[in-house]
Order: sequence, then structure tokens, then C-alpha cells
Amino acid sequence: MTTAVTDDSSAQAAPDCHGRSQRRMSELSLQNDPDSGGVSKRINRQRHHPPRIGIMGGTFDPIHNGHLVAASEVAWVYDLDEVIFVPTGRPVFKQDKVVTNAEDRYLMTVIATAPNPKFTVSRVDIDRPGITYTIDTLRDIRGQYPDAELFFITGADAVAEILRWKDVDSIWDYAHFVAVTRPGYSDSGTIRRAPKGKVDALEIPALAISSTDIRHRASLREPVWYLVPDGVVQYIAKHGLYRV
Ligand code: DND
Repeated sequence: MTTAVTDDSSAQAAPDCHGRSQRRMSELSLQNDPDSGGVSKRINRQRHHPPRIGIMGGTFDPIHNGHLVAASEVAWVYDLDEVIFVPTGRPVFKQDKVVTNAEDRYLMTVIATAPNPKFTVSRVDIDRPGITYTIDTLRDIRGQYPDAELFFITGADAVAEILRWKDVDSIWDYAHFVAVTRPGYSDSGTIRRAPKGKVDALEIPALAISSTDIRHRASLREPVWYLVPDGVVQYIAKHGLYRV
């Protein structure tokens, strides 16, 4: 893995394997630097060459704070320059289920990610016709970022199924996989069965939030405040999503 690059020559802490201490030092010294020009300049100064890009794929029906914490935590630990959220078009494992139309899921993802300067949203899966497969997501993002180091972010439930994904043998060539787990989670064996070094497990603060539960609550008119960002609460209400 590439070591984090900073242009802060005063950073003296030895970087850990993910470059975290380098980043902390860089941020601290820039905060004290009267010429640093504030947050946006600080972020620009930290970009890596090649860029380190996270990809958070999901149905996002709807996107919730568990997804956002997972992406934020991986971005921090792996010192990513950007996390691209990629809402699925037609999710392969949910063909027998009702899924909210792609434009609503896309817009909720844009609203939820807007406040974070490192978060962006891609339409590649929505605009590609047919069933959504991660191998195609990775090919498309690789085409847009030919030099980048790619990190695909998954929850523990998704990674447990990864060996059943389309073209799984080729998937590993495109990205490093980071499986976020709740404290105390014990891996079902998927990570051990994946090619060596291709999947990391990263423990993140547990947020017992699921899209299924949010849809259920919304269908009963129960509050979903603080499970999803405020703008998503309002989008769900305004468009009458998940009402039965
Ligand atoms: P989901 O439908 O699980 O998304 O899809 C996740 C990704 O897997 C998408 O990019 C799919 O295209 C891809 N996939 C699935 C199946 C087959 C194939 C590809 C294939 O190529 O053959 P959700 O919206 O339900 O969840 C998004 C992510 O967030 C998942 O990784 C999920 O595990 C995770 N997550 C949480 N992480 C932390 N805290 C929570 C979470 N709830 C869900 N509370």
C-alpha cells in the first residue's frame, strides 16, 4: 500500500500502516499555519499522487448514517482523497424485491453526502443498462481514474456474499476491499478465503441502522430522524417514499 504523502515537512510521527499519524500531524500543523487558507486549501494540499479513491457501492434504499459513518471511517483510516458513492441500478441480489426507483435513491445519496467535501456520487451503475454488477462498477471507475488506488468499501453482510459475486476472480485486480465490521464481529471465513491481502476487516463504531428498518418505520409513519440525514428525512416525506 502506498504511504500517505503530505507536503508537511514538519511531520515527524512515524506513519502507521495506513498513514494515520502522518495525516494527523499534517492537519495539526496546517491548522496552525496562518497561510493555510482554511479547510478547503488544507484538503487540496493533502491529495495523493496517485489519488486514493474509496468506492461505496450500495442500493441505498435509503442511504443512512451507518453507510456514512462506514465511508467516513474508511476515508480516515486509509487516508483517502475521495469516496465515491455508487447507487446501484438494478441490484442483482434484490431482483425479487421492490426497490425504489434509481433517481430517488440517487438524489437521496446526493443530499446525504453533500456536506462532506470528500464525498461524491457517481451515476455509473444507474446509467448502465441491465443488472448491476460490481465488476462493471470497478471497470467504469477505473476508466475514469486510470492511475488511482481503488478501495471498495463493504459492510460485513455484503462481504460475506462476495465470493458469489459475478467474476469474483477478476474483481480483486481492480481494487482493495475493506470490510467494515461492528465491534466483536467474527468473520464467517470470507476474508480468509479471499486472495491474501485483498480484503481487510476494519472495525467501526456499531450503528444498528438498516435500510430495511427505515423503510418499515417510514411505512408506519414512525420517525426516522437521526437514522438518516435531515435532508433525507425530508425527501422521504416530500415524495411519500415507503408508504404502503
Ligand atoms: P447492497 O444491496 O448490500 O447495498 O449492495 C452493496 C454492494 O454490493 C453494491 O455495490 C452492489 O452492486 C454489490 N453487489 C451485491 C451483490 C452482487 C454483486 C455486487 C455482484 O457483482 O455480483 P446496501 O444499500 O444494502 O448497503 C450498502 C453497503 O453498506 C453494504 O456494503 C452494506 O453491507 C453496508 N451497510 C452498513 N455498513 C455499516 N453500518 C451499517 C450498514 N448497513 C449497511 N449499519
